[in-house]
Amino acid sequence: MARKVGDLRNIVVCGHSSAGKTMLVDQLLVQSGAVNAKPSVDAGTSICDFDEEEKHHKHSVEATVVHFDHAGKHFNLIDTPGYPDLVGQMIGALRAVETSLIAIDAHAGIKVNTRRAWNEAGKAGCGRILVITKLDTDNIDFPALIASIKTFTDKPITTLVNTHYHFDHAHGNQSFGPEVEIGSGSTIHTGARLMAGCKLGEKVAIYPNAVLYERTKVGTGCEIHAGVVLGCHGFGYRVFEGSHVSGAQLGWVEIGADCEIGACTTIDRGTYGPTIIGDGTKIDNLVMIAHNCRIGRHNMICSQVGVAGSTITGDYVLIAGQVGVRDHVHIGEGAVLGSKAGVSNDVPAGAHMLGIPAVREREQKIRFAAISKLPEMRRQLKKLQRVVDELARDHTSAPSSGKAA
Ligand SMILES: Nc1nc2c(ncn2[C@@H]2O[C@H](COP(=O)(O)OP(=O)(O)O)[C@@H](O)[C@H]2O)c(=O)[nH]1
Ligand SMILES: [Mg+2]
Repeated sequence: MARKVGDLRNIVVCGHSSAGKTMLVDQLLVQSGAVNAKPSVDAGTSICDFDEEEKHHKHSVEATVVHFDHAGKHFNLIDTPGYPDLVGQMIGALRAVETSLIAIDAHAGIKVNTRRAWNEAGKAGCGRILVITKLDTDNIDFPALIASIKTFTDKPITTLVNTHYHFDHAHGNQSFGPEVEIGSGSTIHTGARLMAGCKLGEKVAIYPNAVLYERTKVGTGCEIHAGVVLGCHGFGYRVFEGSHVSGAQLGWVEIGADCEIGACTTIDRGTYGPTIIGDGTKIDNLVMIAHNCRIGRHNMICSQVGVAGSTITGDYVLIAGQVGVRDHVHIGEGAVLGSKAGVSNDVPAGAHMLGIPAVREREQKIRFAAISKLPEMRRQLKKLQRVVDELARDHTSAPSSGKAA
C-alpha cells in the first residue's frame, strides 16, 4: 500500500542505559498489535534486543529499527543503546528522523546520557519528547524530577501526566500550549485546543473543537463537549475617553469533578481569580456563564440559560431552559428557576421561581391565571362602560323636575 509522507512518523528512542527504552519499544509493538508476543528484556525474549550478545548482557548494543501502524500513521522506531561508549549509534540514528523520544528513569533521574541525548537531538533539529519510565517504582520525587528536566531548557515544556491517556489521532489536529497536564485515562478528541497551563484530572473527555483558554482546570471524570469554550475573556467594559475599554481579564475557569459541559456552552474566566463550576454540575448545550460566577455543586442547568457575572448558586439548584439571571445575585441551595424566568433579585433556598421578573411560583401562577382572563375582563369592562355611558346620557337628557324656585 502506498504511504503518504505526511503519514510517516520516524522516531529515535534514546536516553541513558537501563532507562527502559527497549521495554517501551517492545510494549509499543505489543499495544499497537504489530506483534502477538510477550517480549521481555529480562527473559531474553525482547524483540529489539534479539542479538545473542544483547540477550547475554541484557542491554542493547546496536540500534534496531522496528515499525508499526497506529491510527492511520506508520511509525518507524529506532531503539538505540544507552551506554555512553555506544553513543555513536544514537547520533547516527538522529540524522535519519524528525523526532526523538528520550526515556528518563523516574527513580534514577537525569544521567549523563539523558543530557547527551537532549543535546544531540537538539543539534539534529529533532522534536524532543521526554518519556518518564518506571513510575511504578518506589521513592519517586516527581516534582523534583520535573524541576530537573526544566534545567535542560528555558523553553516551556508541555507535561502530559501518566501514559494512559488517549488521543483521537484519526484526523489528529489537537494542539497543546506549554505546561499542559493531562491526567490518566483522559481522551482528547480531534481539533481540541488546550492553551498554556491547562490541567485536566483523570478520565476527562474533551470532545472535538473544544477550546480551553490558559490555566483552565478540569476535574476528574468531566465531559467537555464539542465546541465548548472555557476561560474566554469576560464581558467587562468601562468608558474611557469616549471608548469602551475592557477591564482586567487575568483569571481562569475551574470545573469540579464529574461535571458535564454541553456543546457550544461558554464559561468566561474570572477577572482576577476563577469562575467556578462545582462538582457534579451538569450543564446543557448553549449555556453562557459569565465571569466570576460561582456555580454550586450538583446544579442542573438547561439549554440557553444565561447567567450574568459574579452570580452565586448554592448546591442542587435547578435552572430550566432559557432562564436569564442578573449579575451579582445569590440563588439559594435547592432553588428551582422555572423555564424563561428572569431573575433580578436574590432567591431564597428551596424557592421555586417563575416569570419576569421572577416571583414565587404560586404567586406567578395566580398572575398567569389573571392574565389569561384579561380578554374576557376587557369585554366585560367595555360592556360596563357602555352601560355607564347610557345611564349618564339618560341622566343628563331627563326633563327637569320642574320645581319652581
Ligand atoms: N519496574 C519497572 N522496570 C522497568 C520499566 N521499564 C524497564 N524496566 C526494567 O529496566 C531494565 C532495563 O530495561 P531496558 O528496556 O533494557 O532499558 P534500556 O537500556 O533503556 O533499553 C529491565 O530490567 C526492565 O525490566 C518500568 O517501567 N518499570
Ligand atoms: Mg535497550
